[in-house]
Amino acid sequence: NSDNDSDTGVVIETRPKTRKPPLYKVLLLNDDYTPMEFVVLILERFFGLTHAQSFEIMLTVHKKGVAVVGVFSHEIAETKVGQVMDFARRHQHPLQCTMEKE
Ligand code: TYC
Repeated sequence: NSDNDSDTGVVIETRPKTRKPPLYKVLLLNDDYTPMEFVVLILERFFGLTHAQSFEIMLTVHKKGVAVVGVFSHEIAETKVGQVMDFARRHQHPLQCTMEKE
């Protein structure tokens, strides 16, 4: 923004020299083996979604192959992906979770 030139002819740069941090979509991928209830549990536990919201997203992934579960800062998105991948591996399910810049 350029302001304050109405009286003095002097332009003062008022744009703050900061950037909004990039946001990252966390994506859940479909597979043929992970139980539906397990996916719902993950969405409730790690993304704070209600049972109904979780069931809806799980079904979207099941039908379409992929869905956005949430949008976060890089650090939060990395943490969520790690939590999901750890939990799935500990239960020996092939569930995949990734992130991508918005
Ligand atoms: N397709 C799986 C099944 O039929 C369910 C599933 C949904 C798996 C979402 C992964 O991200 C997923 N049991």
